[in-house]
Amino acid sequence: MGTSVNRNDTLRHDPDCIFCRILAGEIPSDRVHEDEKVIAFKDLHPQAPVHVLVVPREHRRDVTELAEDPALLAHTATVAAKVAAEQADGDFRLVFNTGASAGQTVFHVHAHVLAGGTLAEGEL
Ligand code: D5M
Repeated sequence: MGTSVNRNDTLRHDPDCIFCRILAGEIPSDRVHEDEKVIAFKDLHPQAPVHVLVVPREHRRDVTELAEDPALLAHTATVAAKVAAEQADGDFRLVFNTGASAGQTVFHVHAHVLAGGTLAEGEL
């Protein structure tokens, strides 16, 4: 299923994508941040005391597509740091699973922010 422009005709949107549906408000999420470029919400299956996903509003498949917009990639990292400072002590691990072999299951780019407590080496 291809991507298309969404209702406001500015952002790429895939109606079959679960994160596009969360962004559209069709599926509930526990949001901790939102702005015009990204939203951040708690992961359904937390793997750390703080586990938040930072999700660009534009439907991009993975971090390599996100890197085509360096400002958006930088903004994603900045929001991750803000979330870690607000929800934990400011230290965090930032993970982009990229490709099925690497554990990516949702093919709408998202940064896992893992924080709180001491994170084990190699976790997630
Ligand atoms: O990460 C995909 C992540 O998305 C995984 O940690 C579960 C999370 N997930 C899936 N559906 C939801 C909803 N509805 N709310 C919150 N979190 C969700 P990946 O890197 O692709 O494996």
